[in-house]
Amino acid sequence: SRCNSSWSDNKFSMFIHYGLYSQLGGVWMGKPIEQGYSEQILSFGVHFSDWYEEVANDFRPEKWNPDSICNLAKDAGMRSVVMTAKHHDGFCMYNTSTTDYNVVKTSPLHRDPLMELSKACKKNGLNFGIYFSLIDWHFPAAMPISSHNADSITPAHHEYNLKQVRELLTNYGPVSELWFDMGSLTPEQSKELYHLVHSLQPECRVSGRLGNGYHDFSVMADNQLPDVPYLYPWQTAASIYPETWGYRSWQKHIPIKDKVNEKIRDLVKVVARGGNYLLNIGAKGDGSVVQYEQAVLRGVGSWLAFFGDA
Ligand code: JFZ
Repeated sequence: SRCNSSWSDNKFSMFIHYGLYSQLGGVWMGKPIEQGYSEQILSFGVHFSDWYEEVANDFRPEKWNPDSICNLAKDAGMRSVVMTAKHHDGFCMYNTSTTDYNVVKTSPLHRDPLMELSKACKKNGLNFGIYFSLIDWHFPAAMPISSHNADSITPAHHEYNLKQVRELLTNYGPVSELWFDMGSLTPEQSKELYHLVHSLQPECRVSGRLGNGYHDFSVMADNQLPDVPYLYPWQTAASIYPETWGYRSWQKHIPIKDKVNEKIRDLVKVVARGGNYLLNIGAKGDGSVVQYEQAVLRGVGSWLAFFGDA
């Protein structure tokens, strides 16, 4: 085993989208919301932050089991796990002093899913990474829900992000990668966040989506590969289904063996070209992992295991 090796040794990693949207599973007021990804149901189906906020009262990560998630990752042949600490909905899946809109405060269980996962990763010899959305559809001083990924960041919102990133890199042990996602930052904002990460954790790798050239690895468009050999560190993030990253209760499934073959092909292409393949699961609201997704990951893992301990 390769305990706490560097980011470039990960090769194959698990992405987890887990948040309030997982509780809705792509359904609002009894209606499947077909537009957009299910983790963005606030903007496509719910529309109002104060309605969405109420979901927090029912959110109970009672089947969140980071040890079994780590075992699933290891069975798949993965060497790291990256989880959503905060998605565009602004709900924090970790203990933060910056807002009460966080799982430890609102949920009757008062658990910190991110903390539990970081400890389980350490115990299981897996690298641990954090996804952090730069845009926030809940923070009052941020831009309103509008153009999704292209919103710019107000000065107050930027300060808020800086504080949260500081917490994440101070309280959650070694972080192998900080997966910043979306927003149109000024070069100064990107630079400040980039240097904050490295001042707190020099080994932590920063994703390309921080913008303005401040990154340690490039992120290809979803499910895409570079068409020329790439000398700079890079990653392909992939979802099991193209339609969503967050849990969608009414998702249709193609036969498992076909999906396993598709993911093995992509994994081999990415790793053969020197990239990191970050394959996503969308946890359910209670924190459990969809059976189909478990089967797909284990299917890829048994193919890898056929060649011995990868
Ligand atoms: C972003 C998020 O908006 C989305 O909800 C999910 O978390 C995903 C992993 O990241 O969506 C993107 C961002 C960039 C591209 C595609 C989806 N892209 O460059 O192809």
